[in-house]
This record gives sequence, structure tokens and C-alpha cells, in this order.
Amino acid sequence: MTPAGFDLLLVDAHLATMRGDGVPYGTVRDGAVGIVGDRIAWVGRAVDVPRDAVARRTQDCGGRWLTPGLVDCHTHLVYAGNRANEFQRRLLGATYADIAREGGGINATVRATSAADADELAAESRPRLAALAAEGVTTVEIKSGYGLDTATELKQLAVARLLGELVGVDVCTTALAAHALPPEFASRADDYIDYVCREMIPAIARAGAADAVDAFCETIGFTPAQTQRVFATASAHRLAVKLHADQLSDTGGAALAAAAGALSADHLEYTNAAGVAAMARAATVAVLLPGAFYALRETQSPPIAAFREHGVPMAVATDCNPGTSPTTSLLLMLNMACTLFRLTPEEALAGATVHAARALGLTDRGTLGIGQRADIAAWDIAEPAELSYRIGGNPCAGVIRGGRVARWGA
Ligand code: DI6
Ligand code: FE
Repeated sequence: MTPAGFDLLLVDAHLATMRGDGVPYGTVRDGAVGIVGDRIAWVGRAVDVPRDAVARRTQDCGGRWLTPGLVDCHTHLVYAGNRANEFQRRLLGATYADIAREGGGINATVRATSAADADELAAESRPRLAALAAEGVTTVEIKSGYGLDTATELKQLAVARLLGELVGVDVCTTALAAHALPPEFASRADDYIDYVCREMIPAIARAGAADAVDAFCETIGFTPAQTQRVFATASAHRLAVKLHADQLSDTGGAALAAAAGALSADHLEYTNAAGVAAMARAATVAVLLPGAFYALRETQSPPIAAFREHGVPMAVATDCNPGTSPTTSLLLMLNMACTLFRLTPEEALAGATVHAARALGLTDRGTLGIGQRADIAAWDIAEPAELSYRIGGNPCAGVIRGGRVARWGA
């Protein structure tokens, strides 16, 4: 037998493999990870590393914990400007819906994003992606939805892909053309959806600019019937679908998403029992967004117990956006998912690794397992629950992306 050969061997590490083997966090203490090319080729206890193994490079992890690279599966991080003014107005009593109806909210960010050229948009958005990457995030989903016309949506999606290359993060793009009604279509939502389905989605599909299509199904967004038309168009163009569902009211969004075979349904504060059961049958991931729940001072939590009971996988994401979740910390979202939604720290970490990857339709990442992409984060922590326990702070000590040490140490 030829000796095992690794391009990179990580030693003196504890592993939270998240492989769902019944052991909490899939823990391997005193472990090692062998990497060949951009893939994990060996995982186990250090004492079991084949004695004759040769490694071109060995990285001593100094007793740190290794987890899969984090995955932020729901962001709107490419936008211009900010909405601190609306934050102040909400503190004085205005609601998110009031501000939206007056032409603020999403449409305020649409104006700023339309006015910015691609370079300006990239310059404003880059620090947000860099902040996520600094916390061990190696895959990020980025939505459009601040263009609401073909050219500006395409600009946002192109900037999202460009930033992935500049910052060194894998970016999945999602077309969220049905995010809000632009003023030129006021009182003509069906006409706007015609435009989305006849022109925008086909143009985005032709350009290969998006991996999936999303919509905002809500009383202040689009109706279930309109959402269904968007989904039918997406499917005709072989694009996966996901949905902002039941965030502010129960519109049956979760069941609608499940019926369309959506990868995920997101928010879900008002999802009913039938919606949960439909998601379980369709293997649709529940994406929890505690940042938006917190910022809007919502009081109704998503039906976590029902998701558990039905075995609906739960992901946790930042929803990074200027209106309802102005955060760039996925770790803070893990803390909020535990404190506000009562997830366990293990559920929260699964929500930012394996389940987040599934919410993007990715099965090649999210665990430390043989054959998985070698996207790995190293942490200065004594136990994995610390990743959810802290309110702020960043214990990320290193990142390996696609088998290469992207960053190690300060
Ligand atoms: N729900 C949200 O939480 C974000 N989009 C959506 O449909 C908010 C987007 C914004 O307010 O800019
Ligand atoms: Fe969102």
C-alpha cells in the first residue's frame, strides 16, 4: 500500500465535525484533518493518523477547535446608504410597515442603490462581506432586491459575485426582484410581477447572474398568487426557489414554499402547523433570522418546537440588510437564536454550517467529513458552545478555504 499523502495536515486540534453521528457536535477530541487538493481526505483522532502518512505541510492548531467554515445563507449585503433615520423614527413610534407605505423602507435603499455605480456599490458593500469572512464565514448567499429594475438588479448580482472574488468567500446569488413594489408600479402589483416574470427573471437567467430566486410574500410585499407566478417562472428557467415567508403575518408562505420544492423558507415567525408539516415533507430548510426579529421587536417566535418535532432542519443567518437587520455578525446571530428562540448552541452551530449549506442546495460543505470541501474555521475557544455564548467578540483564529490556509493568527 502506498503511504497516505496529504497536501495539508491539521494537527493538535479538537474537531466539531457536525456530521450528525449522535455525538454532540460530532466532536473528536485531539483530532486531525488531512486535506488533498480542495477536499478533506481524512478525519479522525490524531493517534489514528496513518503512521506512514506524508504531508507536504503540517499546521499545528495549538489545541484550538476546528469547525466547518461558517455559511451565512441569507443576506442582502450589497446595497448603498443606510437607514439609521428609520431606526430613529421607529424608536419614536413609527412601524416598519408605516415607513414602507410612505415610500421609505426597502424603496429608500432602492433609490440609494440605483444612484450608486458598480464601483461605489462594491466599495460600500465590501466591508460587510469582509466582516463576515473575519468571523470564519466561507460561503455567503447574497440577494438582489434593491434594484427592482433589470439593470440595477443585474448590477447588484454582479457586484455580489465580484466581492466574493475580492474578499475570498464563495458567494451564492439570489434574485429577489419581487422584494417591494417600485413607485412607478404603485397600485399595479400584478403589472410589476408581469415585468418580473416576462423580463427580469429571464434576463437574469440568460446572464447566469443568479443561482436562485426569492420573493417577499407578505401583506406589505406580494400575495401568495403573485409569489406562485414568480416561482413558476423561476422553475421554467431551472432556478431554485426560496421565500421570505410569514415574517410579519401568516400568509401561508411556508406551505407555498414547500409546495414549490423551495430550498428554504425564511423568517417564519407566523408559520402555522400545516406549513411546518409541508416543509418537513418537502425537506425545505427553515432559515431563522433572529436579527430581524430583534430589530423589529417582534414578539412571536418561529415555531421552533414544531420544527424539531417534524425534523425540519433549522438554519440561522444574518439577514444582513439596512432596514431590519443591520448586522455583519453571524456569531451574534447564533447567540440571539439561542437567547431569543431557545435553540441549543449545538442547533445554532448546525444552523450556520450543515443546515445553512443545505438551505443553499450545497451538499459538498457544512461538515468536516471525507470528500467535503476543505473549508474550515479555527477558534480560540475551550468548547463549541462558546460560539453561541458570547454576545459580540470574535474568537476566529484561522480560516482554511478550499484546502488553502487563507488566514492564520492575527
Ligand atoms: N424582509 C426583511 O427582513 C428584509 N427584506 C425582507 O423582505 C428587509 C429589507 C429592508 O428593510 O431593506
Ligand atoms: Fe431577508
